[in-house]
Amino acid sequence: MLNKLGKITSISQNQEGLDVPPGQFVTKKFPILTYGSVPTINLETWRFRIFGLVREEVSLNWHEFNELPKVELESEFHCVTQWSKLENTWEGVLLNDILQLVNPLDNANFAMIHCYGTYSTNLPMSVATDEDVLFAYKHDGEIISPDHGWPLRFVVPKRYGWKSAKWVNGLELMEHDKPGFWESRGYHNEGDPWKEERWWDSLT
Ligand SMILES: Nc1nc2c(c(=O)[nH]1)N[C@H]1C(S)=C(S)[C@@H](COP(=O)(O)O)O[C@H]1N2
Ligand SMILES: [Mo]
Repeated sequence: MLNKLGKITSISQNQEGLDVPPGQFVTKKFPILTYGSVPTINLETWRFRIFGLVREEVSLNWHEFNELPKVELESEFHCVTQWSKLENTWEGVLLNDILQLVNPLDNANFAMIHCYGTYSTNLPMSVATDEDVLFAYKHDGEIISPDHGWPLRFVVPKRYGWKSAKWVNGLELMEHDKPGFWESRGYHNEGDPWKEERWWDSLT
C-alpha cells in the first residue's frame, strides 16, 4: 500500500536564511492545542461533506473517503504559540483530489473548513489548492490520536497551526471570505508564519 503513495515534500519559504520562521522555537514533541474538548466521533456515522459553490455536492462516509487516492507528505508544523515541529509525515488525501469529486463553480474563491465541535477556519482557494494541502488520518505512520484530530484532520503546512483544523467534517466553497473560529477572535486572517501574521493588524 505505502509504496503506491505519491510523496510530497513541502518546502517552506525561507527568505532570510532562517531554519524556522521568526519568533518560533523548535520542539521534538507534538504538543496538543485544542480549544474546548475532544468531540466524540463514531466512524459509522462519520461524514465529510463538500458543499457550497460546487456543481455536485458530495457527502463521503468513512469507507468512501478511504477509497480516494492517498499521498504521503513531509512538512513542518508551526503553532502561533511559538512552537515548531519541523519533521512530520502525514498520510491522507489531497484537497485537490477532493475538489475533483465536486466540480467547483468558477466563483468559488474561498474555502471554509468545518469540524465536529464548533471549530472552523478559512482560506483563499489559492492557498487551499497548494500541492501540500491535505486531509490526514495518519501522522508519523500512526493513526492520528483523538487529541490530534482522529479520524481526520486538515493540514496546511505553510500556515500557522490553527488553520490545520482537527476532526474535520466539511469543506465549504464560498465566493466571499468569512473568518473562521480563531480568525474572528483576533488571529490573523492569512496566518503565514514566515511573515509572522499572528494577530489582526489592529492588535499589533
Ligand atoms: N477542531 C479544532 N482544530 C484545531 C484546534 C482546535 O482547537 N480545534 N486547534 C488548532 C491549533 S491552534 C493548532 S496549533 C493545531 C494543533 O494541532 P495538535 O493539537 O495536533 O498539535 O490544531 C489546530 N486545529
Ligand atoms: Mo496553535
